[in-house]
Amino acid sequence: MSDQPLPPGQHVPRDRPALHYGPVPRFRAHRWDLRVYGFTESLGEFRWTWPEFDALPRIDSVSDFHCVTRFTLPGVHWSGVSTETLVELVPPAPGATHVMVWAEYGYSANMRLDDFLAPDVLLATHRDGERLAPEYGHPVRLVVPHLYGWKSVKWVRAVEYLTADRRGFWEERGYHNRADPWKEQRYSYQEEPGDGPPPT
Ligand SMILES: Nc1nc2c(c(=O)[nH]1)N[C@H]1C(S)=C(S)[C@@H](COP(=O)(O)O)O[C@H]1N2
Ligand SMILES: [Mo]
Repeated sequence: MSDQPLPPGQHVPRDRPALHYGPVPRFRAHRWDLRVYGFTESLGEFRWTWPEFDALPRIDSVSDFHCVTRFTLPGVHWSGVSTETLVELVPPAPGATHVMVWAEYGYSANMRLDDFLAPDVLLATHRDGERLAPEYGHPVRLVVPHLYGWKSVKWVRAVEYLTADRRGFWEERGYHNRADPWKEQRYSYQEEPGDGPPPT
């Protein structure tokens, strides 16, 4: 347990299964890649194979994980590649303001570039010292501890740099565009001007 305060409306469950929409994808190392595209500085696309990605410098971070369905997992220990490292290796063009993070099967989540680059945000390959289990996002998942859990995209395959905000999978389906758990930004009807593009 960590002794951090919980965001409003959250509780710590005794235990909890993995949570996601749709099936768990099968990882095939030789077919896997991670792409960065969109408004990169070069306007070109960048691509890592699995051995290349797995050799990047890593960080460790411990954070609480808040799901909009009201459970919080305290003190999760992640390790992986910080989003700062990714953005250093593939700089965005000056006009880039947001990112869309894409997963297998077309799942996606959008966020501001400053949220993507916040401290403790990483592309995790390990949890509690071990490789991620398939259902927890193997080989790579995003972890964005300061936003609700649906932004922590499992099975990441691409990061798209955007010059304007665009809603992702749950953001198009009634969930809040920004998703700050400390402000209980759960649903799109709570959005205020400036929180993002209107719900579609
Ligand atoms: N690709 C993908 N990533 C996803 C989801 C999903 O459905 N697909 N669900 C999100 C939601 S709602 C939560 S709460 C967390 C759950 O992560 P966990 O299974 O590691 O606890 O994954 C997030 N990442
Ligand atoms: Mo969630």
